[in-house]
Amino acid sequence: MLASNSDTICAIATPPGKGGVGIIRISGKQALPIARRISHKENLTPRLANYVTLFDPNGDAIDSALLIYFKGPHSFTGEDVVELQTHGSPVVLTMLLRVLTQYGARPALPGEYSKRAYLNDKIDLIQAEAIADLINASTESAALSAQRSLTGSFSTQINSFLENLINLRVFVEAAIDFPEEEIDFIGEHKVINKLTGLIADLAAIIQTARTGQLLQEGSTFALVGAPNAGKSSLLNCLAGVDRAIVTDIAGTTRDTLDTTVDISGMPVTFVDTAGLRETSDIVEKVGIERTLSAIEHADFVLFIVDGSVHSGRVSLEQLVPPLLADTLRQKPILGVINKSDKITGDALILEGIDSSVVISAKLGLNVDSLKDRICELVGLSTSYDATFSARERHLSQLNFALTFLQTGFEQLSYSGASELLAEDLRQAQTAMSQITGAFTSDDLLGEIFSNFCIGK
Ligand SMILES: Nc1nc2c(ncn2[C@@H]2O[C@H](COP(=O)(O)OP(=O)(O)OP(=O)(O)O)[C@@H](O)[C@H]2O)c(=O)[nH]1
Ligand SMILES: [Mg+2]
Repeated sequence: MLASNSDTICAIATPPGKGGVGIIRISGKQALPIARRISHKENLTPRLANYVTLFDPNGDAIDSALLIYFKGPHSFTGEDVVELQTHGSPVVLTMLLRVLTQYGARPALPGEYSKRAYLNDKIDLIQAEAIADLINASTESAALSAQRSLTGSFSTQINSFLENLINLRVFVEAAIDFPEEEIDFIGEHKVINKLTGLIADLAAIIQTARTGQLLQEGSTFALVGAPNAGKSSLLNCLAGVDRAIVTDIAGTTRDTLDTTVDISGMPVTFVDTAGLRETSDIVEKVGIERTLSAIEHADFVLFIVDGSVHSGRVSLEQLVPPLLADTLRQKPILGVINKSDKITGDALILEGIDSSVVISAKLGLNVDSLKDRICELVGLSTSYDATFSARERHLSQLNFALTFLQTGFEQLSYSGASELLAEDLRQAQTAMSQITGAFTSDDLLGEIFSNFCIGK
């Protein structure tokens, strides 16, 4: 694989602001000469914490520091890396960075260390992405799943799947190219069985990856309903603090307000909105426009109804203006029948909404069931100990690959078209290889010649 840019990069690795320690990293060919120059120390033993003083070009001391030299390729980027651990003063760090650039390093671009690690084959694309996911994780489960991706759980699954896929390709391509060798597998159902196994394996990977993506990226629910239904009360109940204003005046909430809650390890953002009703009040009208926009941007809707004033079968149109009901139906909806503590009449059935849960937002009754339903609706599996973090990019490649395998299966079982199957398998391999970034078109050729004794 191509080596990364040959220039030497430097950056502050610790967050902005004051801290006990501040870390600067330097990576590239000039890392060691620059480290010698700034520390006035020639002999820097790799992987040893060297206690040094760092100097500016005039010979004035800037700070004392621990200097650790990682000799490439045994470093994060695969290049020579030097880490300077100084006092965590933003002024000191900025001065040092300036001196490093005077000595020939340039400020690193975002993600450039990980990019170099990838280009130098230290990590694959999944692992590079997992580093960012680990840093950005907003729940413990998200952090643990990113850690599993970083240590290779996801890559291992993709690679072992690819190995099986390539084995099948070798078989199919050989049967096409060398018919005289009588590799008549199609009649033996061998290929069909292998293909069915691959499809099942891929479906399982997709399921795990989907959970991983949910843990990482979370999902957004708009809290929607008529004024006074209890939307803001529910937001406060879920958040565990009084974020939104609650009063018994219909039309209290005007602007949208959101909060993110950890639900079974998944970050879920709830957006409180203005109650939907016909109104002539200008401020409330703007609020309702914002509600519509919140619905459009949300993944799901929690439709909240005051169960103490409605009973029997009720349609969305009876609860909110009909035009707004149409907008609502564009999203998957979970019904929330609120104020269970005040319900005396018949049970309320929300027409056209598949699933509802009865709660009291004010008293916090049955809110755990609501959370379970939220997980169900989102598709978060209840056990995800072995989940790795995944992204939309991975899921779309996995789904492409699945579609190719399914099409190939149909080509073969309905029309015996092994040439078409071969092409679908090739496309599936390309899609999968793009996940780890490992695709090279020479892969397959190498496999064919190493697995088959053509001259026989
Ligand atoms: N008894 C009872 N009252 C509730 C419950 N949930 C909310 N309320 C009351 O219902 C009234 C309206 O609650 P809000 O949470 O402000 O309702 P909303 O849907 O946000 O209303 P708007 O912002 O006007 O659209 C308040 O007086 C709440 O205390 C509940 O579970 N039980
Ligand atoms: Mg409100």
